[in-house]
Amino acid sequence: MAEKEAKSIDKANLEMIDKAAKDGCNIVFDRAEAMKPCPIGQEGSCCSVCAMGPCRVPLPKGKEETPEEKKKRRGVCGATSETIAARNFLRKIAAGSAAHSDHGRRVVEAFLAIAKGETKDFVLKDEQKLLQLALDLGIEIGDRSNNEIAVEVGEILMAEFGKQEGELLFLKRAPLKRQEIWHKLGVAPRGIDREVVEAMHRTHMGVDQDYNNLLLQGSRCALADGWGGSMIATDLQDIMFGTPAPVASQINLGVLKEDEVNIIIHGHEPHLAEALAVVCQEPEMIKYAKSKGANGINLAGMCCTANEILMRHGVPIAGNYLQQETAIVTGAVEAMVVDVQCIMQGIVEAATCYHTKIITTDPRAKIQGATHLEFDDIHALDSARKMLKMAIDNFPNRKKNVYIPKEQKADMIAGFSHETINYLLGGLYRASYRPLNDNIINGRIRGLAGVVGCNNARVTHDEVHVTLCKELIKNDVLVLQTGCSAMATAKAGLMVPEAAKYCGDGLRSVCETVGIPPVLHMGSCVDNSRILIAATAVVKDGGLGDDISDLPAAGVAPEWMSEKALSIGQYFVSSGVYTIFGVNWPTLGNKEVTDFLFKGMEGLYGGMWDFEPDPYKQAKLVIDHIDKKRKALGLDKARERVLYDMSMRQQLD
Ligand code: SF4
Ligand code: MSK
Repeated sequence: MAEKEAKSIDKANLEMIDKAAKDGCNIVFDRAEAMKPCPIGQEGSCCSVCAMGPCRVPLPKGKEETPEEKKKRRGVCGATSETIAARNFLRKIAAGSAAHSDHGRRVVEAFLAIAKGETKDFVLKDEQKLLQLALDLGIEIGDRSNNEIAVEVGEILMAEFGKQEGELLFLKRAPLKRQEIWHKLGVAPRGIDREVVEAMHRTHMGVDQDYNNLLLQGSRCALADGWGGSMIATDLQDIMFGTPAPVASQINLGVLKEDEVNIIIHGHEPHLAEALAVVCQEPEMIKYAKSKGANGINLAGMCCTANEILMRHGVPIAGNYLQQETAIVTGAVEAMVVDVQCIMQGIVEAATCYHTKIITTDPRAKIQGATHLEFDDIHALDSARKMLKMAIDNFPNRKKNVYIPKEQKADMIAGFSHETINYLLGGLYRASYRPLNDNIINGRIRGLAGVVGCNNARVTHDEVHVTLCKELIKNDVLVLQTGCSAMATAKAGLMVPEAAKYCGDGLRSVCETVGIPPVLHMGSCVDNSRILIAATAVVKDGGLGDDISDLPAAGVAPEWMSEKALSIGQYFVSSGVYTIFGVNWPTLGNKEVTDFLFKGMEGLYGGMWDFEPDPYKQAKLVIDHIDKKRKALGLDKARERVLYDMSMRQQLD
């Protein structure tokens, strides 16, 4: 990775990597070079859950292990490498599930504050989705006000976190066959918090020491994320801030402006971003920016918060995960406002080379050396104004070393929520997934792939995402995306309708008819729950089997890095999806655990994990899996539908 081109395929990022070196600014790419990953930890063979360790039980390299050697591969307490690998894996899932679900909980708190009228800064925007959700939850609508209904919705969903018995309410949204599988295996999650706590308990020293049992809890805990915390977050965010609909915008560091105050919002939870999007347009704030010598205020997003305000407001995106420091390196960012998750501590150090202020806003996520200004849900706009004012005041402090790669930005269309896809395909009065199912059945669309997840400094930034997605659409696979992966392909120009030219004939004809890009942006990390709902809608529309595992579909996280990605992967697999991860795989130190995840899970859940870092091989695996499912559905000889004309009908008569 020493050569510059091996660090990123993104020209903007490459320019900024050069600039960082010139400015003497140490960034993630430098640190990745200096710090090699620990091979024992990477394969899941290091246990540090008690003070008799850390115990290292690496898989011997270069020779087959004898049963006797295997027997001796244990920690001080006698824990086998199976237990250690499974325990490590489960702890990562628990952390990922906790992160998404704590996000979900904060969303419910903000939702209740709006519903109860405790804040006047926001209203509930999507009435239709609120009423639909109330009906799903069995809440009486009658002539009650929206706010009254919303309070009951919020209270029911808040109780999902601490529920001690029974199962999560949203599990009922899954296909019936899927629910039966969960019940049979005993993995239907109870309360979200309970599953995370239980995962931590089971992985404590001396508790659950059967890898099969540990991995069952992995499914339970991950399902509590996908069909619980994340799904709650997505639904309520849509009701509060609006369900995304197609919106045009731009992406990459070129969206920053030389003559305006640049403020970047980075993290995950959308409330603060929503408030900033409002105050950045206030005439008094713009006037104040002008009084400091700027021509205006430019709000841009980073990571998943960016996806949230892009999907709802078309706010441009400065970049994905591996651009958080390089955005600062432009020297043109007055403030980077952060909340939770995926925020590198390195941004504070990078900011010292320039004038950028790093503002932390959440009591759960402070960073030494940053300025902490707590965001207040109830007085959201005032809070946001304080942060914006701090950014504006910083504009005159810009140093001389400002350079924005202005040419480096791409057009994109985002906003493909489940509701939008339904509407675009079927129309307002007959909204349905029928045309999608028909096109899968007739073979114009070979299948579906959810391509999601992060960037990872151990592989060339964006390369795996973009290469994989190009291969998939060339082979008529419609791609659904979230997270930083969506940003990678947007930067590469795949999220505009014109990208249909990269597709195979079948997918191209569908995209051109409907006017959609072949790669659909469905939102942030928590919005992977939209993919679950979309997959369920395809099942329910009929003709493609009776469970998610029957669909010609697969999931890939080509450049994953976070524990949240593992939780997402585990709930995809436990929901019946064949799921491939790139970069590296955290249980390779133990064959039994890896075999269970890669093969054994298929027999139980219909979905299984796989690991493949090469994007061309990933594409082949996806396509082979799709073709296998098409064959099982009897669709391997799908033909174009023949439209009968009058003379053909007469012949039939
Ligand atoms: Fe070692 Fe066992 Fe302690 Fe883990 S729990 S650190 S394997 S002694
Ligand atoms: S932000 S979890 S780097 S997708 Fe959701 Fe991107 Fe991965 Fe964070």
